Amino acid sequence: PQTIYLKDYTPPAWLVDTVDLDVSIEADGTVVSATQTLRRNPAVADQPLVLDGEELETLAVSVDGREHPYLASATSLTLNDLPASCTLRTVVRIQPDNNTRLSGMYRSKDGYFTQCEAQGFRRITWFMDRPDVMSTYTVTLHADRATFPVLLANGNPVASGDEANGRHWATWADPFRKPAYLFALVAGKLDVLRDTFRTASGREVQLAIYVEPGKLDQCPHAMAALKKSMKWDEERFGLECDLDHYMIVAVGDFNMGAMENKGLNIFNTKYVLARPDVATDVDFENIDRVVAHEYFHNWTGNRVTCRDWFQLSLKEGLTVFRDQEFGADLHNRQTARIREVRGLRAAQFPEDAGPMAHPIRPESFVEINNFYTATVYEKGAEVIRMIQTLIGRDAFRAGMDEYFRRHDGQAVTCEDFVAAMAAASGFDFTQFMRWYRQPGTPRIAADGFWDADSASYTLTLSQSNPRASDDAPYLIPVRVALFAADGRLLPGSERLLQLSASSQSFVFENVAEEPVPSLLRDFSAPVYLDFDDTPEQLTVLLAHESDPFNAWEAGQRLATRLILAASTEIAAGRTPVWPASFVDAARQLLQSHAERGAAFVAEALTLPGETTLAELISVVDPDALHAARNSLSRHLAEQLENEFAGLYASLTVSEAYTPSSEHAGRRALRNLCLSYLVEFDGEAVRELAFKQFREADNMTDQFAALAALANINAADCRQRDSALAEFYARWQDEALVVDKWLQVQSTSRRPDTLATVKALTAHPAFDLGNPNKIYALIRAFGANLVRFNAADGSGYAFMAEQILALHDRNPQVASRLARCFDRWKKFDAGRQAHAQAALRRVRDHQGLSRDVLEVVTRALG
Ligand code: HT7
Ligand code: ZN
Repeated sequence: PQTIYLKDYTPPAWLVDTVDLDVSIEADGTVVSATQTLRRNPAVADQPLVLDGEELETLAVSVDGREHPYLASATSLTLNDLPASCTLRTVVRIQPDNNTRLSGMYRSKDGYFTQCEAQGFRRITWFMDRPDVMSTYTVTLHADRATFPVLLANGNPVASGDEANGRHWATWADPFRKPAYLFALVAGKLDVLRDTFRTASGREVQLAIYVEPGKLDQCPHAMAALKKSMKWDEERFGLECDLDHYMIVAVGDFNMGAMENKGLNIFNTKYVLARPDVATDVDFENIDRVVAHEYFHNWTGNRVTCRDWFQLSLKEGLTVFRDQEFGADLHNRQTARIREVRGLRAAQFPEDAGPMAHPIRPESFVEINNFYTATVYEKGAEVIRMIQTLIGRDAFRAGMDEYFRRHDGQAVTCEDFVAAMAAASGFDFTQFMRWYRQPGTPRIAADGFWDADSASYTLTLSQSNPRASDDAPYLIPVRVALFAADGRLLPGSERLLQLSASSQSFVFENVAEEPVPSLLRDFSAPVYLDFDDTPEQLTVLLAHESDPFNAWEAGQRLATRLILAASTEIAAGRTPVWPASFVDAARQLLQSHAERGAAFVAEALTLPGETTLAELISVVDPDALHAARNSLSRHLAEQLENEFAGLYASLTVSEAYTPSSEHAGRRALRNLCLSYLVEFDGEAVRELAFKQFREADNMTDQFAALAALANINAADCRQRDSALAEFYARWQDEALVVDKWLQVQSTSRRPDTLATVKALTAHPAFDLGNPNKIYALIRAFGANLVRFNAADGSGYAFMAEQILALHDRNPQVASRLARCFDRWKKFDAGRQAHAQAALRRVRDHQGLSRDVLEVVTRALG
């Protein structure tokens, strides 16, 4: 397959001012008539008109009302000898009922839906399907009235009416120019929740959330999230909603989380539907974040869009940063940051060290859908955060204002964004641009020296990035502070250092005692930090650091060292010994929950994940690592049994359920206590978990109890079997809850997990046509480090089979499964041989989809 390069970008030869679509949904397919008004781009030399298309049956082509010769291939339509401006009409038939890729127009249970990012519009009609072609759209839909009573498209409703044979039609007009990837339509039988929002300038926006019939009682949280997002964007960035109608439609079959189509967002049901008995605290919070994310795209992505797909992080990194800030303001800033970094380390750091590593602005791709990655999104957000850290919040806001002043209505590049920030702040970002151009996670090595005579502390920071193409240094913001051994913050020691050289020393004066340095506070840059801090220093920070992120980080560093050392011991056949100081620190944390907040304490007592830990080891022994982490959990459970049991009893939330951060924090800590208590398996704790499972009045507590039971290793556990069976029996008609049931089994640490997962692929609840089911059962299994990477290669063989079963049907989702192999080279020779064989089997499959081929080729390369 062809590789596309950023360096080859050229502007479009033709511009499309208006697009008129007539879409008729019929029994033998959908007929799409498209009328485009075209003119040559005056900035580009004359070229034929070349339109993109995929799986289109061409019925007619005319120019200015007359037939015009054209050259059609499977993926392009070329017209020569066109006047400088003209009207092109094409008529095609498409088959949305057979569209299993969920890109373009497709059928789902309750109707027809579209997904056009990145290149789905070409599956609907012939078009220059690239984000720098921006047009004004008018859309008329026709369909059977009884089956598809709701007809929606972007923008405002213009007119509607009945037709012969029980059919009806509706016309929508979107007043804003937009790229084709923001086009959407929906035709279905759906219920609607309506509301309104009055903007700061007094305009009333009509809000609507459309869902599967019968699910209206699961919509109010998403509606509230939408209104909060609208208000927040006005207050924080001065950005008002520009639309008269803002609609969200939820669909159960969707490849990703949600899509920001102008005025007509289409969402995975997972990020809309919530009710306390079916959604967890985490689900409620994710809905807030995703609803906000898509709404924020209306400015960062839609009003100002990307020139080309290499600039994806321009909209995604910035919009993730905005949704993170919203989430932090709405919930709990401290734990939000901790979770962001936990996620970054679990997904983006491994990606940046593996075969799919790429800069946040990639320089080439084979299939753009493979680049909707943790790097483009999450590392992209970290890069935006660093810009704000370097210039300050006020200058960042001024930079955003300048960005919109310069580029509203345009399709632009990452450089354009940074130039606006530079203009507003006067800051020189030349060196900083390296963050956009290099893959890999930089490392900072830190070394401190306290000189008693001069009462000064010299901190030397050196940077490196073995994945970068050269040795040039990054500009890295490093927040630091110094603490006394008794935990006092040393006055005047809080600084933002700008590390710009390969190695640089920073001197702190008036430091009268040997300090405890706290580096990279609030995770001021997405880097690895190598610093030989002592356990005593880390214990001081865990107890006293006023930056909650770095307090948490100190605990993670302590636990990481212990687990990694224990993993080596276990691999060598020895039993690990755990220091009493760690247990004491954990005890103090538990005792401080009232002052420090239950949510924080829950985060601090959650041990680093196996995937994150594996990145720190050169040759990973997944069994030893798993055993080491479990052993530390069990040790804490044994040593702190009374504390865990006491807190479990006292932290009950007696008020009616709300997903507030305060209640959610209490539930998180209580459920963490339960997970420690079941480490200590026995009839009493099994009964305790089972009682919680049965009596819980909310999904957070019910699911936490189910997860605790599902992890019990013993072959026979009556409570585990009953809980799993009862859970399915009760929730089998709630698709999103069934996903939880699948996932809790595929992520179990039990040795028979692969057998369970295999059996579940034949269960009526599993459906290869539904991405959520695949993610819950198959991809989640791929993230189960110890079971997926089984020494006999059975996990790899299973995954290869699933990829091949899916690649043709849904290449995007199959390709996400293929990413489970990213880190195969980190394991021993035996595992590597099995993984390589599985990857080769996939690669050599005849007719393998381009999406999967790119991933497995890079993995094998
Ligand atoms: N901008 C949206 C991306 C998206 C997407 C991309 C490829 C294939 C399917 C997709 N569904 C949604 C999502 C977002 O970042 O908001
Ligand atoms: Zn996005």
